[in-house]
Amino acid sequence: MHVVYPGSFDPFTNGHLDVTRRAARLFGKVTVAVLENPSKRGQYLFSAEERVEIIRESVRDLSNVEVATFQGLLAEFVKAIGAQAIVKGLRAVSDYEYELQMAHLNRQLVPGLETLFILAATRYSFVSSTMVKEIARYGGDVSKLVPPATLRALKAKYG
Ligand code: COD
Repeated sequence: MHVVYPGSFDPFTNGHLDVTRRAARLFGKVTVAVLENPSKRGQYLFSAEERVEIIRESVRDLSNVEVATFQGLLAEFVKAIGAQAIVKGLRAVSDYEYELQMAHLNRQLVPGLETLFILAATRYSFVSSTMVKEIARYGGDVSKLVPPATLRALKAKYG
């Protein structure tokens, strides 16, 4: 089965990498889909190209994982590339409410489109891109929270 793991990935964390690895073990093909939202360009720390580059480097050892960008509706993108399901990571109940709404709406947009959830690993369940950026901005150590490619990119941004 071909699945899509979508997100902002601004930036890609060890939590994202863990979900990608586990999805790659379960499914034949995984497309990590990076949201490129032109109207929110200024709100991202990393450009879509930078995020794709970081993810490609982080998943280099996973032969059935590819990385792509998408704009507009996720459900349309999944349909266009011929994938069968969306994979999401769940950290806490707070994620669940938002994800539940999106899963229902995506299935309404493309009937039959399933959303499958992978529970965050305990050790990464507290990791978020937002917190990683905040810690890095103030010079804190995020080396245990992100893959080496993200760490290098954060150091280049913040010095
Ligand atoms: N451990 C496990 N999973 C995690 C972790 C962690 N530490 N951190 C994040 N995750 C999961 C998230 O729950 C999410 O499933 C995924 O990883 C990506 O996370 P983020 O934060 O990078 O990405 P989001 O949540 O901002 O991505 C939102 C989408 C881009 C998927 C969404 O906005 C979208 O589909 N947009 C396109 C427009 C659209 O179709 N909208 C929906 C209409 S119904």
